Order: sequence, then C-alpha cells, then structure tokens
Amino acid sequence: MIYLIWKSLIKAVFAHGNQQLCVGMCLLAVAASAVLVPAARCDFADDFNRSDGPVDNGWSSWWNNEQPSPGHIRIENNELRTEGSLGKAGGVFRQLPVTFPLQCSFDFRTASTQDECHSPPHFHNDGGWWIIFNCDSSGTPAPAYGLAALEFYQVAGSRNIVQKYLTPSGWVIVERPGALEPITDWVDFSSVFSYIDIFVNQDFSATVTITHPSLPEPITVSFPAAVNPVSSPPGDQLMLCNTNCTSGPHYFDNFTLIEVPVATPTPAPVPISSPAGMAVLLFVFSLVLAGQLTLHK
Ligand SMILES: [Ca+2]
Repeated sequence: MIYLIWKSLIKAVFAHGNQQLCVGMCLLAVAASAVLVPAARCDFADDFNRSDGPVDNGWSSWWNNEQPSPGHIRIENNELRTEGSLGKAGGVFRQLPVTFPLQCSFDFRTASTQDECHSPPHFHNDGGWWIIFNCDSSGTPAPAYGLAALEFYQVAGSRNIVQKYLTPSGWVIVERPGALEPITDWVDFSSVFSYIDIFVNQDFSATVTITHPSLPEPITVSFPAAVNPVSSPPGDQLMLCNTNCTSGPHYFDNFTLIEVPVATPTPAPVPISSPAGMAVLLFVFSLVLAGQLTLHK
C-alpha cells in the first residue's frame, strides 16, 4: 500500500517534470521534525569599572562578620578589592541562579606576600579565589558558609584546585590534580593578574584553566562528573570571594558568566511508514490529484 502511494506520488510529480518538488517533499518531514530548543540563558558580566567605593551593581559584600562591609570590600581603581579574614574570608554575592553547562571567568591577583595561614610549614603565599554557584542565603556571616550546589576554589596558586558539591548525604570534595603541594611547576598568585576560566557541564564534570603571567603555558585540570549531586540547588546566590585570612588585599576583575545553550537531541526523521510520514504523503498526493499544486515544466 505504502509502495503504491509512493509510486503514484513520484509518477504524478515526475509526470509534470518537477523533480525539485519531489525531492523537496521527501525532505519535508525530515526538516519539520528537526527542531532545536534553546534553553533559557542567564548571562552576567561585571568589569567593576566604576567609581571607587561600594561595590554596588547588585552585589552585597561581607568581610569577617561584617555584612555589608563597604570599607573592606569595595571598588578600587576599577577592580574589586577584597580582604581576607581568619576563617571567614571576604567577598561579594548576589542573587543569580544558574543552570549548567556554563562558562565563567575572571582575573585574580593578590597583594599579599605573607604565608598562607593554614598551611604549616607555611610555604604558600596567602592569596586565592573561591566561586560558589547556587548557594542558599542562610550561611553566616555570608551565604558562602551555607549550602551550595557547587563550588570551586584554589588557595595560593601552587596548591590543588578544589571542586566541592552537595549530595543528599553531605559534601563531596574533589582535588585536582591531586598532587603533592606545592605542585611542581605551578606558581602562587602574585600582584599581576592571572586569568581563571571554568567550564562546567550539566553533570558537573568541569575544566579549570588558569593562565599565569609568569608561566609559558596555562594550567588545566579536569574534574569528573559528580556522583549523586542534589537534584535541586539549595539556593539562588552566586558568590565570588577570596579564600584567605590575611588582609591582602586580593583583587578580582572582568567577571563573566555565560550559560551555554543546550540543544535537545534532534528527533529522528519521521519514517515514511509512520503515521506522520503517511499523513504528509497522503496530503501531498491529494493535492496533486486535485490539481492544487502548480507544477512547472
Ligand atoms: Ca576593571
């Protein structure tokens, strides 16, 4: 039956000398079924280029037990200036729920020349970064100390890069490359900006690339997919802060966050023998028979 209908359609179309129409109709079902559905995106960027003073632009700040802390966390020379605090750090946060995959990047540098406070025998410079996605707002003194879906941080620069994510049974902490510290051929952050680039997939597998001005090649580490992460994020806060106990100061600049569009898998072409394929054929065939299609020789 299908063969007969198809043969009739081909015969009718070719009888009018319009091969393009035939080919076009054959592709119709395929084209109609191939639909990309982009996900909603929530992109954000801040170059901190504004007058010295409070961070503003929607950010809240904290330092130690102060929240807000405009004296310690502020804009300085078009950069975000932060200070560390023993066990409490300092930085900024804002309501910015994100979905994955995403790519974010920022510059980081530190004016600190002091040893890291928690790393006896103290051979690391105390300057490091910390970024947190989808944390709740219940933490004290800041959301950084509550629950979060996902975090990345690195202390010093010559230490391992850390991924931390939440599961129903608690935190999971993954260190990469998992090498003895200080890591051979890595360097601590300095007064000159390094560039941090993070790409996170939907399964929380991730790549972190750090470009130091003093190294000939970027440092790149990869993290595997998360195992049993919480199914829904505990909050909607984004945090950007230092990991330090010294005053630093520690500086950030050129923060960007881009949610990468996710394309749904392209549906398989509608088989000519399927109900949808049959409907298309019958519709075209009926038009041909009724003389409603203009066929050009
Ligand atoms: Ca800037």
